[in-house]
Amino acid sequence: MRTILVSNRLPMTVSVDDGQIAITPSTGGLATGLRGPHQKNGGLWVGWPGDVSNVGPDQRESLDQRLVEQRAVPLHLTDEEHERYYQGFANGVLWPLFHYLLDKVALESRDFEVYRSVNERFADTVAERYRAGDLIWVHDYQLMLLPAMLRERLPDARIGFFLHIPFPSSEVFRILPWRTPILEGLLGADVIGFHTLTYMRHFAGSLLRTLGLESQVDRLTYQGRAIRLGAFPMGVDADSFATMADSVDVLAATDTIRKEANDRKILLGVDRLDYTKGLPRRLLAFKRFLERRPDLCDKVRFIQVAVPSREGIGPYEALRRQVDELLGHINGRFGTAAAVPVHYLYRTFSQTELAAMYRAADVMVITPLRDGMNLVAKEYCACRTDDDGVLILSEFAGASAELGEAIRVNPYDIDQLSLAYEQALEMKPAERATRMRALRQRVQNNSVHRWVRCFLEMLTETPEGTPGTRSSFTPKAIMNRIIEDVGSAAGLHVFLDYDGTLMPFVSAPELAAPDDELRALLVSLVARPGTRAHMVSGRRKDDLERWFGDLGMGLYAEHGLWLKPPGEDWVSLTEPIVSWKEKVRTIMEEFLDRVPGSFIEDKTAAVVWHYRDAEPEFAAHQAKELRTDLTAVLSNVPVEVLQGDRIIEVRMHGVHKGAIVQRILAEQPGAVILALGDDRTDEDMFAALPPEGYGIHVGPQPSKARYNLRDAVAARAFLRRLLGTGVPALALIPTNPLSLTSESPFRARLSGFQSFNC
Ligand code: ADQ
Repeated sequence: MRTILVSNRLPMTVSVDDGQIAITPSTGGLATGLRGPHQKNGGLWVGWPGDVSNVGPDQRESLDQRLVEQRAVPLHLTDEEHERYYQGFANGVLWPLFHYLLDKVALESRDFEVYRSVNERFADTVAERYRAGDLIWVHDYQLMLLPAMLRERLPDARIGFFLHIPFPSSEVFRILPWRTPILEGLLGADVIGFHTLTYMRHFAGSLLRTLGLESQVDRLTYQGRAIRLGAFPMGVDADSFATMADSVDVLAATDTIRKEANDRKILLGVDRLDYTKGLPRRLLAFKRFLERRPDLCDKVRFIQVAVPSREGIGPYEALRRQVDELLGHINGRFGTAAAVPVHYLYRTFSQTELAAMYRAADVMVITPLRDGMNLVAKEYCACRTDDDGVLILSEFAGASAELGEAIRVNPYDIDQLSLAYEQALEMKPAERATRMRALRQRVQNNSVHRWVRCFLEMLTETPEGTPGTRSSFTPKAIMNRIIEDVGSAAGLHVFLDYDGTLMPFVSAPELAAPDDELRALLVSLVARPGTRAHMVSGRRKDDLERWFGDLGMGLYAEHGLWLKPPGEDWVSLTEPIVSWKEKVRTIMEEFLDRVPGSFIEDKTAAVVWHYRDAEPEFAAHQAKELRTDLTAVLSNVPVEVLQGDRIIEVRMHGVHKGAIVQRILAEQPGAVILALGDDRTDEDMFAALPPEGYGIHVGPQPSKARYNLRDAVAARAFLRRLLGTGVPALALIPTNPLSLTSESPFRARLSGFQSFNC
């Protein structure tokens, strides 16, 4: 199976030396980890090759050719695209917001459109290369719209997405003006991966708050597709770091670093120079440590390595100046003619040079304000095959969830951090060894190779497209065939649920009165020769009577407790047993007080708690509790506790929509039945259908129905097509049923079908 990897940058750097193009593979964690899937079965990697403006126009083609030979598909960005998609939107808006640094978010951004158009370009490039059966794995915050764009182009493809940075709490995420397209973009994927369970929960919370979409821990259904969410903590290539750290060259370089430190204990920081990494507070904490322990001033050395990053951009320039000032201040105040306490190295180092520093450091200081994972922490542990060294780690780095034996600190608490330096420097060798052994073991077990394997395994498990289950909704051609089949049937019964099936949900049940168009549609359906229409709802009979009593349909209220054949009175199909209602109401009233915005609806043989308008996360949680309480209290009572769409309903046992279907079939064996419904209570109806019946589920959730339509709009369009001849002119349809007189043409038409016996 071939994998197409997609990331903003290709895992290689292009340079030109003396007119000669050189392509150097990256050594970063991601490139190393993904080398396997990239090289296996002719895998491809799509991405930006970096700024190649120094490659002459005559050499461009040969550059692209050479990249293609390495199975890299270059997507060149114009200066404007780079400036606005990458710097402007990805790094100027998404990066600070996802790291909770709201003051760094660009005040005003007009770059989203360019972000969208570059994502489109990626989608076109991937779609051109895609072959049936490929896995597509998209990486990171620069490409969050890409999964949905790919889904549009390749409905049956298996698409994975991994976010390398944190996913913030929904309280922060919802600040983003483009929150809806970003979430919808991600939902194009089959598997959405995060470094930690916390980020995954935050994402699920944002889906609920922003799109009203509920997920069940690690899965959800969206537009008829099952989507998996997963926590996949990324690791490093621990074995190769360990081997490198034990090599003669690295051990020699380690020795040199130690000798240069002249018996001073070494604290080490290694970061990209980014405002998320917490450098200024780390240095301030070191200053406080030196102030408190002047006796140690000449006994410690802080080596801070900073890789230049995103140079020339406002907040990064400001950070560079701030760090320079702090360094000057600390070294000026605590330095001597012989030595300065902080050694600052502002450049890139090779992996072996880094390994030597890791090996030499008594204390590794990693204090990001937020960090998706932080691989440096893991590289440090992997290199410490000598089971020595102490790791100080921010609790706001994703790695902190795994590396419990580190000294975990709040990077904002400068006092605590300065005490952590002291604790680390004074830790006894036995404790250092115990902690480091455990850390290294875990880093080794959770290597980058395992990360790749776990993610791709989950993506591979995703079944390839089967109509109706994952590649969205039942195709129109199949729906047209149903119309042809039922259209010619002699005795057709159409069972229609109302809320959610013919009518989108509204906040209060009484606001969902049918519009003129719907009433017209129902009138035509009733008028259709050989057709009997039944409205089968969970609503009270007064609602159905008010809205549909004049249309000549069979009406079933409260899921079939009440029946009204056209032109007749309501009758109850079962004797309502309601002795339990008081008990249920008392319990629900407790939840009514707890959850503002919720309310209780009383029916003859059912009580319903609605929470559509309540705070979604809290209400969903309370709904679970209510269900548990009700189920426990009502265990010996003949009722059912049902979870509907933002409702909990307790209803009398044995009354369900399936019984209505059975009743019709008993009366008229061989009747052709078409049933449309959207929620849990309609599943009983679908389950009762004979094999030759037609069940159509409205909405994206999984269902027993064989066919599915997107929403109420699609359901109405389907019924209109069934009618074929269109609907009567609206002018004929009275909006207020009470205005009907027995002489009206409308009533005259109805009388014709009252001979139908529902
Ligand atoms: P980064 O923010 O770049 O990555 P990190 O995970 O620490 O952060 O990776 C940095 C990498 O750069 C490490 O592999 C390190 O060895 C290397 N590096 C650091 N200093 C260097 C130097 N001076 N010279 C050369 N190399 C140096 C993003 C997210 C992280 C997430 C990773 C992976 O921000 O949270 O862990 O992706 O998903």
